[in-house]
This record gives sequence, C-alpha cells and structure tokens, in this order.
Amino acid sequence: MAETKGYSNMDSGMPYSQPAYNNSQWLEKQESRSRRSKWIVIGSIVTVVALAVAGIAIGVTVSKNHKSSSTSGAVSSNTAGGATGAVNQTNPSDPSTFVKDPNLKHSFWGLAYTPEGSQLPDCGNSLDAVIEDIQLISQLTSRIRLYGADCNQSALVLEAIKQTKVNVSVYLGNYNVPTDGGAAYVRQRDTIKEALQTYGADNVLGVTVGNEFMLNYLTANGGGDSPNGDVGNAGAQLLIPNITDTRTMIEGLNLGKTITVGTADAGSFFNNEVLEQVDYGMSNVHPWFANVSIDQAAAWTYEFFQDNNVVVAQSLTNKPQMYIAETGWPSESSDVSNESNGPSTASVANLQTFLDTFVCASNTNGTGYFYFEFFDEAWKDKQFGGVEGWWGLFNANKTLKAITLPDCEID
Ligand SMILES: *[C@@H]1O[C@H](CO)[C@@H](O)[C@H](O)[C@H]1NC(C)=O
Ligand SMILES: *[C@@H]1O[C@H](CO)[C@@H](O)[C@H](O)[C@H]1NC(C)=O
Ligand SMILES: *[C@@H]1O[C@H](CO)[C@@H](O)[C@H](O)[C@H]1NC(C)=O
Ligand SMILES: *[C@@H]1O[C@H](CO)[C@@H](O)[C@H](O)[C@H]1NC(C)=O
Ligand SMILES: *[C@@H]1O[C@H](CO)[C@@H](O)[C@H](O)[C@H]1NC(C)=O
Ligand SMILES: *[C@@H]1O[C@H](CO)[C@@H](O)[C@H](O)[C@H]1NC(C)=O
Ligand SMILES: *[C@@H]1O[C@H](CO)[C@@H](O)[C@H](O)[C@H]1NC(C)=O
Ligand SMILES: CC(=O)N[C@H]1CO[C@H](CO)[C@@H](O)[C@@H]1O
Repeated sequence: MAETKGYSNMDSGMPYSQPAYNNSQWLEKQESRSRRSKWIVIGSIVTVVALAVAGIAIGVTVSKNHKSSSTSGAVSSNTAGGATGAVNQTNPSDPSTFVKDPNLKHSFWGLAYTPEGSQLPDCGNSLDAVIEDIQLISQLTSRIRLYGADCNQSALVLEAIKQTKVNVSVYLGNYNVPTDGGAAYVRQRDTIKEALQTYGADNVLGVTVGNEFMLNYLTANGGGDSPNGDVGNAGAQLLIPNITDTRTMIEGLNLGKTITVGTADAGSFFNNEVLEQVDYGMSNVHPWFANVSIDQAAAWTYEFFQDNNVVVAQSLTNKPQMYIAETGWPSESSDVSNESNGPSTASVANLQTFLDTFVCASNTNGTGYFYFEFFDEAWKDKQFGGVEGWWGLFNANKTLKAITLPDCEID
C-alpha cells in the first residue's frame, strides 16, 4: 500500500533545510500558481477562472513494501515496493504476464499520467509502482503523456513498458519555468536525453516542452488574457529557445525515427509565435472549471477546442497538430463549498456521463485527447482541497471507481 509522508506545504513559506533544493522549492511555488488557469471563451465576454490541474506532486513518498513471494497457485498479487496489489501476474517475476481485467476497455485515445512521487525534492516513485500503473493503463490506451521529467520518471515509464511488453507510447514532458535561468529545463532535458539513449525512440512519440508556461508567464507579468500581446510575445521568446534546444538534442541522438516536439498550455493561452515552432500543441480544456453543466460538457469541450485551438493552428503556416492535453470530470470534492462550480457539479454520476458523452464520440470524430487522468492524486487533495485530487478513472489505490468504462476500441 502506498502512504504519504514528509508532505510539504508549498504555501507555508517554510524553506527546505537543504540549500540544494532551492530551485525545486521555487519551482514548486511556480507550479502552485500555475494551477489557476483562465478560460476565455472567444466570441463571448464570458471569462471563467479555472484551476488547471497539472501533474505535480510534492513530498509524496511511497512506502517500500517487501516483495511477497508467492508459494501457492499460479496467480499472485504483485505488491512489490510501491505496488498496491491491484494487478495479478501469472508469473510473479514477469510483469508481462499480468492478468487483464474485463472491466477495463481500450477505448481512450490517450491518458494523462504522472507516476506517484515524481517531484523534487522528495522523489518517492518506484519501478514496481510504475509497472503496475502501466499494466492498468495499457488496458485503456496506447498513448500517455507525462508532464515533467524529474525523479527519473521518463526512464521508469519506458522501463515499465519494456518489462510489461505493452503497446504504449509516451509523450515525455519537460516542465520548464521562465525565471530560473533554464536550470529546470536543462535538468529535465538531460534526464530525457539519457532515457532516449537507454530505451531508444520506439515508444516515444514526442517531447512536450512547457506545461502552462505561457499562462504562468502572463499571470506573473501582468499580461492579462492576451497570449499574443507584448507580454505574451516576450514570454514566447523565453520558451522558444528551450523548444529549439530540445530539437537539437533529439537530432543529435540520431534515433532513426522522428520524435516530435510540442508544448502544452491552458486552452486560451497559446502564443502563435510558440505554435509556429512546434509540431504539436496540447491544450487543457476543462468544462468543469468553465462552469459548464454536465449535459453540455462534451459538446462544449469539442467546440472550445475546435474554435480556439484547432482553427488557430490551421491558420499558421506550419499547421501544428493540436491535442486536448487534459479533459475530464471530478468525481467528488473534499469540501461541500467546492463541489459545484456554477452549474458544474462533481460526482461519480457526472463522471460517468462525461465518459459516456465524450470518449467514443471524440474517437469517432478524430479528436486526439488525453483523458485526465489515470488515478486520483492524494497530494493534490492535501495541497489544494476542493476537486483537485479527484479526477482519476481509478482511485488512488488503483481500484476502478464505480464507473462503467465506455466500450469503443481504439488503437
Ligand atoms: C488476485 O488474485 C487473488 C488470488 O486469486 C484474488 O483474490 C484477487 O482478487 C486478485 N486481484 C485482482 C486485482 O485481480
Ligand atoms: C534512473 O536513473 C539512473 C541514473 O540517474 C539510472 O541509473 C537508472 O537506471 C534509471 N532508470 C530506472 C528505470 O530507474
Ligand atoms: C531555457 O529557457 C530559459 C528561459 O526560459 C533560458 O534562461 C535558458 O537559457 C534556456 N536554455 C536553453 C538551453 O535553451
Ligand atoms: C465530436 O464529439 C463531441 C463530443 O466530444 C460531440 O459533441 C461533437 O458533436 C462531435 N462532433 C462531430 C462533428 O461529430
Ligand atoms: C462559476 O461558478 C463559480 C461558483 O459558483 C462563480 O464564483 C463564478 O463566478 C462562475 N463563473 C462564471 C463565469 O460564471
Ligand atoms: C480503494 O479506495 C477506494 C476509495 O477510497 C475504497 O472505497 C476501496 O475500499 C479501496 N480498496 C482497497 C482494496 O483498498
Ligand atoms: C500500438 O499503438 C499505436 C498507437 O500508439 C497504434 O497505432 C498501433 O496500431 C498499435 N499496435 C498494435 C500492434 O496494437
Ligand atoms: C481547490 C478549490 O477549488 N478551492 C476553492 C474552494 O472554494 C473557495 C471559495 O469559493 C475558493 O477560494 C477555493 O479556491
């Protein structure tokens, strides 16, 4: 079983004792701010505030369980360090022999995923836990996206894919920030590079440079809601060099395969100068935070994405491919006051409705999306409360929520 400990409140202002963590501490504060995203529905004067839920965890440490050696029967629960026993293997020492769960459906174009305990300074992730995640994820989708590269998560995920022998490919992530002189960028670039050198490119689809970089830059610098204004264009000049540098890094590896380079941001915060430099953009589109009622949520998500992202990208000379980076629906709120956001209400029933109305229809109309998200993240609930920790298809302990997954097989 996983348990959390050593949890640090990022808003408390309490410094870490280790000077080496100064940069991480700063990064975490930035990430805290980045959660608040703004949604501008172009074509109307409605402005809505959203909390964009990014895959950033603080101080979540997975307890190390002892390997349980099976003595009876063919099927054994895999509860090795960090695993929860949510998946059985017919051969306990071969992760590719996992037993499939008929309740899981390979119906999702993509899934947003962050291994538990993948943030500095308290990296608590483990290969066993990630293997268990990938065993479950591979029964839902062939594509995942990561948000950052700290705590070796790129290598852990690629190693887990290798050991489970599943057909899952990854968009790796570099969660860079504008004001650290590029330290977070370089740190993550180098670990991504190492992972690519170790595992090759077979299961890597892209490297995403930036997670709400423009949203954060605009918010911190009084840029308002105008990603293409002067402030936005100044922010773009800070992001673009990292995108260019990632391309150079990838080209230098001679991987024999194209790995695309993109960026991820809040749906209303794409800068065109950035889009002109990327192969793809990933856009957070959240009907819950946009005060959209559940009965309109799927259609709103589709239309918002088309109108604000796809159409804009098509108007640019390089026509970057656009994906929905995050969309989903929370199953509950930790406090009653945040259970509803205008007409949008967190509940398992509404999560079910969103799955029923969004997933198969999006598969049919060709939307590339990363459903948000694989499992509930306890650290987010502790840190932010409200609905933040409750977006998973799975509970934090990796049992499926009380939902029926849509059944429309997609590659
Ligand atoms: C794993 O196998 C054990 C023993 O057969 C069983 O009790 C348990 O429910 C299984 N767990 C899963 C997640 O299938
Ligand atoms: C993680 O990173 C280290 C190097 O820092 C490496 O030795 C290790 O093999 C990596 N991969 C995994 C899956 O842990
Ligand atoms: C990455 O971007 C930051 C600013 O956001 C910049 O300071 C740094 O020099 C860049 N590094 C590289 C290698 O592009
Ligand atoms: C695409 O899917 C959405 C649901 O995500 C649906 O509301 C919309 O009508 C579909 N669009 C087309 C053109 O079929
Ligand atoms: C969304 O709902 C919240 C909570 O009810 C409210 O504070 C906010 O003003 C609403 N926003 C819009 C744009 O309707
Ligand atoms: C997993 O978590 C859910 C939600 O908290 C809970 O209802 C369920 O009992 C847990 N299952 C196990 C096996 O721990
Ligand atoms: C593997 O997944 C990719 C999507 O990333 C899909 O295009 C391909 O058909 C899948 N291959 C197999 C053998 O299922
Ligand atoms: C996490 C979250 O959504 N918190 C909100 C809960 O409600 C209060 C009052 O409306 C907000 O201030 C919080 O941001």
